[in-house]
Amino acid sequence: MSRLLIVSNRLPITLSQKEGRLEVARSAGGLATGLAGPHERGDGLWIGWPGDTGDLSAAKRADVAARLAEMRAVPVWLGADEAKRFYEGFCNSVLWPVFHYLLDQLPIHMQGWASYERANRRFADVVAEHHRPGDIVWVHDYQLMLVPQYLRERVPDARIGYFLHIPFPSSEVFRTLPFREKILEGLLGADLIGFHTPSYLRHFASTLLRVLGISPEGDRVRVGAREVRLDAFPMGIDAERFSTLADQPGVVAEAESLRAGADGCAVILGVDRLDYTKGITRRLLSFEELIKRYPQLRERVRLIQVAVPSRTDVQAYKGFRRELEGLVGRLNGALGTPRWVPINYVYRNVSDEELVALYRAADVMVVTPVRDGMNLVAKEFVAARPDEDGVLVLSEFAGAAAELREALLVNPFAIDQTAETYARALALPQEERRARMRSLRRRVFSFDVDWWARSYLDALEEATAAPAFQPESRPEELDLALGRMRDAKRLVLLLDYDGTLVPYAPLPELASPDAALLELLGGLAKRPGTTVHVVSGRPRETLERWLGTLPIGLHAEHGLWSRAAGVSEWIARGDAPVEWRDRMRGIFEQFAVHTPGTLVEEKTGSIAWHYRMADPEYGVQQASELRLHLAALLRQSPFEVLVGEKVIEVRLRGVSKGAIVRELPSDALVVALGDDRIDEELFAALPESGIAVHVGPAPSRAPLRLASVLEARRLLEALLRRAETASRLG
Ligand code: ADQ
Repeated sequence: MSRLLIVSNRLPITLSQKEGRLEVARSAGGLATGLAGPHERGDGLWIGWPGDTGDLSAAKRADVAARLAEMRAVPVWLGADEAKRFYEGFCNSVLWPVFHYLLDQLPIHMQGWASYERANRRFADVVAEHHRPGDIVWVHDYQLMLVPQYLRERVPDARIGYFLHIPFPSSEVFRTLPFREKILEGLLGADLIGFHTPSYLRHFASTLLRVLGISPEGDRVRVGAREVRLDAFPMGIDAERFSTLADQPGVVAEAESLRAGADGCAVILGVDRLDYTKGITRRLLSFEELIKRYPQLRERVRLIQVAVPSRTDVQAYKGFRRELEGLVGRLNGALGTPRWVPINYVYRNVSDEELVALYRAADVMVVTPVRDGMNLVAKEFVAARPDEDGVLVLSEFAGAAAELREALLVNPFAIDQTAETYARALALPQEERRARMRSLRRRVFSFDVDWWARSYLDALEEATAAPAFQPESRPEELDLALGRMRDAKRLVLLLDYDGTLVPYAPLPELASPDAALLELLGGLAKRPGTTVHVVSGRPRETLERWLGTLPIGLHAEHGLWSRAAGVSEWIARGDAPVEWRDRMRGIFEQFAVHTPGTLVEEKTGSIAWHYRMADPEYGVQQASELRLHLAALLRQSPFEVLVGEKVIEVRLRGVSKGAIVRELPSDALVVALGDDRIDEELFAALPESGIAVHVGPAPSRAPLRLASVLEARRLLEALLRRAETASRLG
């Protein structure tokens, strides 16, 4: 079985100093408990930051590392200042608010990116040091988004999974981040990227398109020669543990005593980390509204709000705490009576038993974040109700709302409506409460944390099981082809230009041939028995200007025009009737007007509509519209539709790069090199004896593949030399 290396910002073990002695204890929390199972089952490691150990001597560190090793945990040491800038500065002050759509919480100057990069580099280095072939690496959360890429650089064939525990925002929000491209590239180092919900996945996919121009196909994205899978895996909890705990006599007694202490009041419960994303302010205001609207509830209902101290050194959290405590005071003063404190606010960590007793004692649980990746508290509440009672009020903006449909769903921004939902929850008949709770429990127990970890790891296993796509043929295969070319009495080379002989330039006019290329083509043309053709989509004038003096065949506009070696005249393979051309132009211009950023290009034998600069999603939509329209229109015409890379072209039927092949001598060995989708036509037209060579990482029907223009030129250069083998090409 493969070893599992879990990588998260914090280790599931907390270090603390007590009377000069270092204590090592297990830490709680969703992620830590969730992954404890997979960590214990395999013989893997857990790699992470052990917490602020500040002034430890080297000897003490070694001692700690040894004690952690017994628990199969590996520390990533970060200096205290560095950790502060990385974690508090960048992760919690920049990434956290942006990913939760709270741009008003952002500092004007987003600082700490360099620390983020350095810390991620540190993590990747430690993982690389411990990595053994065959290991599975599972990286967690927003603190470590660059680790997949950095690790891939160090261990190219590592099997890497990544899971994001917080929401992935809409691209409109994500792109406010100054280092947005780097973050996406960092994530794309993984083989599988997991999210809590399909809607986070959708946002991620559209962000890839809008920020990096990469468009995912279904659940996969091609990144160079690699394939990255995307999927949703809603995280669950250890439902069995919560349910069992809730039935323990001590917990049942504590729940009863809590209810007794409520003096006959119904209990509404909120439990959260003290975080501005959890919607506590609006929750309190909705509670105030409830009491105002239903005065009969005075002295009949109580809100218990438990808040766990969290990120207490981050400025925004300090401010939020002050604001919240002020509000609790104001509301208790305004609503309370000498016999009744409406809001019972608890600011501390509570034990598991206390927590579960609270869940059990509640009539209504209010989980109303303004934005939350999943929210495990909602699921814990359900699991802690073996009595099948209690009502869950859940925000639509928590990931959990995608699954827990039997909860009463609310929009927490609508304070009045939320207050009405509280009232409804308090009055819900027992039969309906039970029906809803039973259904919720089935979900929470079926899709628990074990299911989550297993389904993620199965998907990762599958994503990394197939051997990686090889962007380059093996040297033996290339040698064989090279041998056949050398032995051929007549050799015909059909060479695409852009992307095959020269790399793509930012502007088409800038891709002129360099001296080495001109020399290479000239040399090949002089080689005994060899004929060279350049077969391009470019217009005649350009080919003539760049390559016109060489003794080679030139083919412009994908084979519409041909000029034989040593001849200055071009011959056309067809003629476009004028009335059709005008009609096509009219349609294309219409689309250009209605799709900002697009343009119409007219060549002699074709008209093209380019949408590379359009809004990427709208551009694709309009392109498919245009395609459908044209397909219907052109059925009985001399034209056909050609779909290229961000371009739709209408050209004369029968004109294609492949048409050239039919005019070649039948006894020649024909070798074609190309990189583009349109070159596939050329490959398809080759005689059976022919050799198709694809250049670049994209998929192709060609049996031989070269990684880049550089390799393509090397292959051609090798033809000019005698007995050199492809294994020595590089
Ligand atoms: P969190 O924002 O921490 O997690 P959540 O999923 O609710 O949010 O987990 C909180 C955990 O803290 C729960 O296990 C809960 O029992 C515990 N807890 C809450 N109050 C406590 C208290 N007073 N004392 C002790 N423990 C307490 C992030 C994302 C979430 C996502 C999780 C997991 O923000 O959206 O669900 O990761 O992916």
